[in-house]
Amino acid sequence: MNRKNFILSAATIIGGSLTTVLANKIGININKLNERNNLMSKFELPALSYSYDALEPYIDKATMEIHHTKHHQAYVNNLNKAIDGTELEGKTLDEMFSMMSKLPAAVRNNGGGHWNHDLFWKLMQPGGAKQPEGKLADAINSAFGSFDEFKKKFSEAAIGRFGSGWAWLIVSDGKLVITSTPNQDNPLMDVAEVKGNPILGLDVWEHAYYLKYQNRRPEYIENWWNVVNWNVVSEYFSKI
Ligand code: MN3
Repeated sequence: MNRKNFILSAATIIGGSLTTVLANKIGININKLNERNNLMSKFELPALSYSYDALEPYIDKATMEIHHTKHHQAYVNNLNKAIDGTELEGKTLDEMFSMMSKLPAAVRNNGGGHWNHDLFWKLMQPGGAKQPEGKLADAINSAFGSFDEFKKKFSEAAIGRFGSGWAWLIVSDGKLVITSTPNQDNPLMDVAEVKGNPILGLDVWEHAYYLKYQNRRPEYIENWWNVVNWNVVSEYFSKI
């Protein structure tokens, strides 16, 4: 056990004992409480590493706050509800994605919603490279001709996604491929038309842009390129 884990464990034991003492005093069955806590902590809303206004003026503060605290939180809550008491408890999202065709729609929609947004927040970290560098730049140039050509094709996929969904840059059989999915599906799911590992994803649900851009999805997409952190994309690319 390393130092961090030791401190965490010690804090849990001390915290747990205090809770037990308090609970006994007011007559609550602590086992029932713990059971409930465990159930509710299966998946959690990840904290952002930046403030809600950090992506201004391209993505506005109100959109970021509602998107994270309402929409993403709802996916997390509904995912936990959907797997509560089922054999899916304890499984990772990757495991669920690989058998998605056999699982309920609530797991597909909310499991995808949770995973997709988690990636989305990380890709949009302020700072970092404004365009691909190194091996990723080489791979993009070789797959699409140039970075500009890639951006054009990716934007077309995002604009052309009818209704709600996502545009993706994925690694599929060792190649970079642009694709898009409806709703909260993603290319890791066995139901996806084009499968692969996403390294870049763009949310084109109206909730991602409507407050600032209303129906102008192309303008949102054009501005979104300004907040992509290519260091993060490169990191994902290097891990595949
Ligand atoms: Mn969204």
